[in-house]
Amino acid sequence: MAKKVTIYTTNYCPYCHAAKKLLDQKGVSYQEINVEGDDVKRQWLVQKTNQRTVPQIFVDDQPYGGFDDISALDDQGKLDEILGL
Ligand SMILES: N[C@@H](CCC(=O)N[C@@H](CS)C(=O)NCC(=O)O)C(=O)O
Repeated sequence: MAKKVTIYTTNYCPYCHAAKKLLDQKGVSYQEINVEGDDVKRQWLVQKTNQRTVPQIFVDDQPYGGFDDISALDDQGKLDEILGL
């Protein structure tokens, strides 16, 4: 079964573009949630991830961090399995 991938982004965010590009290159479908100006959702994100930056990537509701984090997982050969590829 396909995994549910969600990426939280803001409007001007080079790291968000980089993360989406990585997921696009892998052919992964994802839901993008733009939290620009949404203080409630941003606060929720900080609580869930303990990080204040975007993007934040979730797979099946589990947080995996930002672009650097998923890129490191990819370099370690772990990302595809996490994504269910
Ligand atoms: N190491 C992080 C860096 C992310 C980052 O610096 N994101 C910027 C936007 S591209 C950010 O969230 N800046 C603080 C803010 O917008 O409040 C990653 O790879 O995701």
